[in-house]
Amino acid sequence: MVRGRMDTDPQHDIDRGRGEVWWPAAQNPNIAAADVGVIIPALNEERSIGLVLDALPGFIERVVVVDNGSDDATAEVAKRHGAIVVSEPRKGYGSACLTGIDTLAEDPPDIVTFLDGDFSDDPSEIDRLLAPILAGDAELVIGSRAVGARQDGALLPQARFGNRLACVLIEQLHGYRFTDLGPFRAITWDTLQRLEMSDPDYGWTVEMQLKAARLGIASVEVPVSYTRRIGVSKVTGTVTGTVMAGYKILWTILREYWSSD
Ligand SMILES: Nc1nc2c(ncn2[C@@H]2O[C@H](COP(=O)(O)OP(=O)(O)O)[C@@H](O)[C@H]2O)c(=O)[nH]1
Ligand SMILES: [Mg+2]
Repeated sequence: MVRGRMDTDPQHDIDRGRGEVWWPAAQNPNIAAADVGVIIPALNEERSIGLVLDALPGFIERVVVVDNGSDDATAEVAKRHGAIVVSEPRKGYGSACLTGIDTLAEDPPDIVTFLDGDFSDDPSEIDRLLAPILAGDAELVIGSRAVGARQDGALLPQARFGNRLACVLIEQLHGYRFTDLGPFRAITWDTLQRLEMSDPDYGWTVEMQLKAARLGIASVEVPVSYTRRIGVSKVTGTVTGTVMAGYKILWTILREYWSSD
């Protein structure tokens, strides 16, 4: 069982490429030398974005905050806290991520990490995401909030249910085992190019995992913690966001299955 791995040798006997959980080793000496670019889609996150940026470890040199027309001070705060801020007029989480990738493409890093701007994830845990890649065990690492420590109320019931359903379908239809579609994730630059990501909105995270399954990309999960967000939710905390995201995610999983026959 996945959870039993806590007690075992952290890097032993991993079923690589099938979405197995990778329990981090205590130390990874390569981490500070890693060339990592971070992409943060942010919509009206002026209260949290500075905290997110300040909590990233010092070896992360490039952080792109992609603003989708915030009407608060998100862009100013992000700049003040050292981020490269780009603005993307096309609405949607996926569009923002694509613009972040275009921005990094001018001088591609070895690894890209995606992170939300609401301070639900703990940016200091980025080393957990990077470790399996630096150890050569994975090309895609998903931070799983299902396996990690969650504060009560951090992941709303509808998000928990939707994630679980999506993960069951991915395992049944596509043969890859994930426990979450969490936003905090790392991927090598070269693998990201191979995935040819295109989803402009809520299907972004699942698209990445489905394409990784189709292409046989070595993927693992690591436990990440998750706390209640600062500020107002735009997705799972709203009825429209939940319905749209649920519909889009399930449709993306089924479409990918039917088109692979
Ligand atoms: N750029 C951009 N970011 C978005 C959009 N919608 C949500 N976000 C960001 O995506 C992240 C996840 O959204 P959030 O409201 O926290 O959704 P929740 O986690 O389901 O409550 C946060 O960093 C938001 O600021 C969007 O349309 N464009
Ligand atoms: Mg959130």
